[in-house]
Amino acid sequence: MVTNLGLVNLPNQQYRLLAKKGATFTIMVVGESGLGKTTFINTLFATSVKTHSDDQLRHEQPVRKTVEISITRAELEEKGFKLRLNIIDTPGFGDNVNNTNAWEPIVDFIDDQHEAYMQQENQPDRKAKYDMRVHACLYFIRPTGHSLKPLDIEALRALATRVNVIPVIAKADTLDADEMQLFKEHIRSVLDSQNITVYQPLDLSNGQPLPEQLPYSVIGSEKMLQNEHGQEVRGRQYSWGVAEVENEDHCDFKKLRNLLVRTHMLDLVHSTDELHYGAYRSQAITTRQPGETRNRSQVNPQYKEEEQALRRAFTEQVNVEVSRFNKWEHNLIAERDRLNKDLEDTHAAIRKLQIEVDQLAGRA
Ligand SMILES: Nc1nc2c(ncn2[C@@H]2O[C@H](COP(=O)(O)OP(=O)(O)OP(=O)(O)O)[C@@H](O)[C@H]2O)c(=O)[nH]1
Ligand SMILES: [Mg+2]
Repeated sequence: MVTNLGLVNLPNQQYRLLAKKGATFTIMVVGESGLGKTTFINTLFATSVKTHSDDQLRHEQPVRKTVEISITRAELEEKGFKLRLNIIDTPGFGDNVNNTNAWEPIVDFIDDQHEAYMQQENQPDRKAKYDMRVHACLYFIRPTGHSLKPLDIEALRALATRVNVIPVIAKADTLDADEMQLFKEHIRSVLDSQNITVYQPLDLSNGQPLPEQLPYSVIGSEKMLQNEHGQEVRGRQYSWGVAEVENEDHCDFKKLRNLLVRTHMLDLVHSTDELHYGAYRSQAITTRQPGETRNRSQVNPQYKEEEQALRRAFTEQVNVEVSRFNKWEHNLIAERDRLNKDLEDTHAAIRKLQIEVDQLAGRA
């Protein structure tokens, strides 16, 4: 079906393991609206899955806004090695006046996949599992050349604790090489200072971080054009020439594709299973009663924060009421004592009068 994807270059032992199991690999794209996420997916399919069934169809469609989470599936095969590839497209955020928590449906989707997998693990028949856990989440960043938006920082923070996040600079053709270099450095330093841990690809031979650093810059295009050497290339036309998708001098598309479907696919699968799914599972185990199903407020840290804030507000309110009641009770007791004293005085006065009455009556 497809050639030269490099799947057979996976280390032998892992290759056998995956070939036996039949591997599934799931990539998700996330980010602001209009950054080229859908175009990127089409570009990736067009350059990887040459005979994709609805390829033609996709190209003829005008580019539309993605309105719901959608999944495109493909099966890649190379020399008997089969890979099921899922690519999840998500609607971009950033259009609304209030974008607070715009990434929540995406975070819920990721949690839902962990939950579904965990529920299946608890079933006696462990064979045919539906597995849509996200192995790589490509986060698209607007190529402003300046900074990350607060919305991006919050979305990245929520995603990075659940999934392997790979930051991607969209529309690399709109920045020149120097601007791109500075922008990459800036993004790295922001992620660092915000303590956001994105996926760090390692050199698999020595375990050291790869010199080609994140984020990856990408160009997406659904068109084939002629470059200055007369070659047919995928790219975007400019007056100065063609910005080429698969030219490493123009962007990191090839590096990113290599990382995803060749060199780091297994690492992404393993770290999803061990790190992210593992964390979800252990949190579920420690916070739930046996047999209890997922309660989002227990699982989602954001709901947890809201719940804690509510609890705090409630406790404060109760404390205020309790002290008001104590004061009222105190006043009431003081009033009762005063009235009792009055009563005693009145009794004493009555007794005194009674004696006087008796004495007067005796005399009479
Ligand atoms: N210059 C440039 N334009 C791009 C690139 N990729 C996509 N575009 C254009 O950007 C516009 C939006 O692309 P989409 O792929 O629909 O963006 P999206 O991120 O899926 O948007 P939503 O579905 O609304 O979230 C289209 O006009 C694309 O042709 C790129 O690499 N460079
Ligand atoms: Mg889209």
